[in-house]
Amino acid sequence: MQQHSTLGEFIIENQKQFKYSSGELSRLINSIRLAAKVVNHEVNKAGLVDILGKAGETNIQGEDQQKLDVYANTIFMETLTNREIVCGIASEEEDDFVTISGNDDSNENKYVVLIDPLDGSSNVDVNVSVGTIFSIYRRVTKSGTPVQLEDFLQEGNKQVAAGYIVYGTSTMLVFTTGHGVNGFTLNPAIGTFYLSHPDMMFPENGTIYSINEGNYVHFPQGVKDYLKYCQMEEGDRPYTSRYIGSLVSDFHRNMIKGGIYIYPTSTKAPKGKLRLLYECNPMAFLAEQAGGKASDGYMRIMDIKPTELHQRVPFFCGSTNMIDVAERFMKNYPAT
Ligand code: AHM
Ligand code: MG
Repeated sequence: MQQHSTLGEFIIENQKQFKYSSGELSRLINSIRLAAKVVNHEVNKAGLVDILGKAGETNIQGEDQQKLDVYANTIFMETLTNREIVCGIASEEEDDFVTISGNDDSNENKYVVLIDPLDGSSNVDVNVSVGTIFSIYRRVTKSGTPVQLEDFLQEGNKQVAAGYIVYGTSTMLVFTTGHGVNGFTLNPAIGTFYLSHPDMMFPENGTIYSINEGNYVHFPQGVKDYLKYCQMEEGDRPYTSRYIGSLVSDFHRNMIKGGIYIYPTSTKAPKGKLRLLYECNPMAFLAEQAGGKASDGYMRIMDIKPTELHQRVPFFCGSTNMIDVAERFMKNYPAT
């Protein structure tokens, strides 16, 4: 039987990937692994919420039951803060970034983390997979001083690492440090992540498109035209429509099977819905590392210069040839 590495072994065996750090990046990934296990345990109990106590109620230990997204945020923030591995964290759940100062108020740590602790959390109530998305940068301001907004407003192409955890039929941690994409599956019986999906790659072509088509009438004309193309009978078309409404799960499926995910602008959401820093950049980094592509319909996601923490952008991500075709349709209608 083939022996699979554990995530811990993988980190040790691939120290070159973690070259920027004196072990800092390894420790950071290890902390994310730990928080993921804690959150996974809670997400898996979600169906028992009526039995164990609802959000807002007090459970038997006298602790307040929290909504899962708030819970996940607390776990990731605390795990990263307590270990003093990073100098700052920005979370989709928080208005502003958090500065982490060490015991003596000086923090020599190099990295900042941006995180969406529980993306797609509206799916929890109906037992559909949700995910955590994270993005890691080196700070740009002087080490040892409090982090600044500019440490977080970096272009996606400056990411040092990014990844997601999908709490699905099995729980997986998928990440890149810029040396390809590797996926690790949690064995819940012993709480260990094993390398189950080495060198994940987007097929160049795919036959799945993922978009909330209910918003069709509100979409830009380029997207409408592309959707008509997807549905046309020709060659390998019509494509299959698959939309979970949980970015991590839709991305994960498309990376394995080949497909395109689109969350465009619309008259209802003129800037799109997804957040550049917490959702699009990390997914774009993973996509490119897996041989796929990510754009806003016109330009590379990772080249967008962020201007605010919670900035939204339209998002086209997936198999390279599919993104190329979608971009050709978009070009017929220049961005306004
Ligand atoms: P969230 O960060 O509030 O959870 O929103 C992000 C989610 C994505 O996971 C998903 O792809 C998208 O929103 C679904 O939005 P919609 O319901 O508008 O299709
Ligand atoms: Mg989100």
